[in-house]
Amino acid sequence: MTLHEEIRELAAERNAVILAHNYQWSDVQDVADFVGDSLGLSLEAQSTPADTIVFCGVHFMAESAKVLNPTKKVLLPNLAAGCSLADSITAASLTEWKERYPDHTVVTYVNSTAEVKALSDICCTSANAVSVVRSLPNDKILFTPDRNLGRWVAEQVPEKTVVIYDGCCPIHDIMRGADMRKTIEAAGKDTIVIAHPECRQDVVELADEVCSTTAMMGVPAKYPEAKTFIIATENGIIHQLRKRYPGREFVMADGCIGCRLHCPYMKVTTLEDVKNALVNLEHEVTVPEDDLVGARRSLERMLAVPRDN
Ligand code: CIZ
Repeated sequence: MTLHEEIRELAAERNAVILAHNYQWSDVQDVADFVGDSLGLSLEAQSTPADTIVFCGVHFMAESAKVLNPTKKVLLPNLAAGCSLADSITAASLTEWKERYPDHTVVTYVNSTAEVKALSDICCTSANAVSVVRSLPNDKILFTPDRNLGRWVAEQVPEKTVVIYDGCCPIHDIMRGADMRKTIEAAGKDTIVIAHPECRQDVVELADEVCSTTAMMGVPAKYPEAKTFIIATENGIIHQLRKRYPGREFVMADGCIGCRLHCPYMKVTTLEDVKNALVNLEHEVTVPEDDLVGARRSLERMLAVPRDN
């Protein structure tokens, strides 16, 4: 029996659902019941009839699944799956920013701990950030923690004043417009550039489409004439794009597949870890009650707003 088959058998025995983020290794994506972005996976987590959720993503995502499903057992197969962006904001630093901007509504990207979510008014993901900010009655917004997503949202919603916290995802922030221009030149004509809104402005300005990973999956269908798509986000997404569009060509933005656009946290989880998680029912994610209640309020407010694209 292959490792993939063993995992599927164990998942059935345990009545477990396996959720995998678009940035996971290809073999982990392939063993999952659902692959998607954090918003899509949160919705799956919320409606699953399974007893156990094996979350192949990073810690804050598994925490969100627990927050939305407190009665389920949520397992993170590898405890080293952290997130630099989530680490860039703490409860103490958010409290300090809130004191500086007391009349602002706090919008926090889901790439944050449950403790930080609990101190926020509402959450957002890259798939609904613009709609979330637009939906708020207050014109003064404190956007945390991703400065690039915050800047992009502020551009889309110019009627609001958006104060932006200074965090970033190093994988997205490392890309530069100058490198992107070279990749575009090398790709030649009929090339479409798709960038994630966590990218810097000089990269986003060169993109034909700026969107979440789930929305990226629909872009090639929108451009039937395009030969090549340059993708500016973590390289795990290429697997789903190639599966859905086998005849099209996908190139990583910096021309360096498996290298610079490779998140070490997203890629720490292996198939072996997934198997061990199911065999030993490890590692269970827990969230303190106060954080759970507060984070659920912020996440549920977000879930009531439709996604942007
Ligand atoms: O929201 C997510 O899942 C992230 C981190 C990226 C994306 O757009 O899928």
